[in-house]
Amino acid sequence: MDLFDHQVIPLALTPERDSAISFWPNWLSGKDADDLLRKSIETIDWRADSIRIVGKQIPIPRLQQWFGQPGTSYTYSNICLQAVGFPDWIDLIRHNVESQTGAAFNRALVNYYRDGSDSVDWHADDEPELGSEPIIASLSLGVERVFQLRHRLTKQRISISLPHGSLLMMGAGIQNYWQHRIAKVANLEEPRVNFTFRYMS
Ligand SMILES: O=C(O)CCC(=O)C(=O)O
Repeated sequence: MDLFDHQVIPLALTPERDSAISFWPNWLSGKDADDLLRKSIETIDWRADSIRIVGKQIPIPRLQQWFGQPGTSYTYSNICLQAVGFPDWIDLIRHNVESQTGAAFNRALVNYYRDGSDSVDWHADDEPELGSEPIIASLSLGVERVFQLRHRLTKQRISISLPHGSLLMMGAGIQNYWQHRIAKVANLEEPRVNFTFRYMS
């Protein structure tokens, strides 16, 4: 882990207030990232969820799983995810992410983009149970995809390429003013897995 590789990308929230994205492009070594990618794909009990739009069930374009305190749940876009307890190996990642970022995380939404036709559309991680100004840390494994951010009011956009083994943290206030997405990519066959660590009280 190269601490000097830490980048801070300032992000305006309002004319009076800034926040920042913290980014560690080489957070994991290639070998550690390879092992975690393989283990994630092979051992996570992936869910294929769908959302109801005008009376129709539409599959979301990715697989996912929600880890946290068993017996609790998380709902977004009308999908209710019952928490699966953290296996030791994900708990270790969670702990290392906490040590690196200095923030506390007790939940993880894990996304599996099987190829370039999988994606997540514009949204913010702003459900009330995540608190008023959620801090979100995101570990990327697998093929590089572009993380796009768009300011809700000014429509300013920024794009960050997320390499295999990179860690990105969205600071306080970003979910309130910015949305993000991973867009589809044509002719891309390689998979990507993303862990987004969150905190719920
Ligand atoms: O895959 C990513 O990098 C983003 C995932 C995401 O936006 C989410 O889980 O809310």
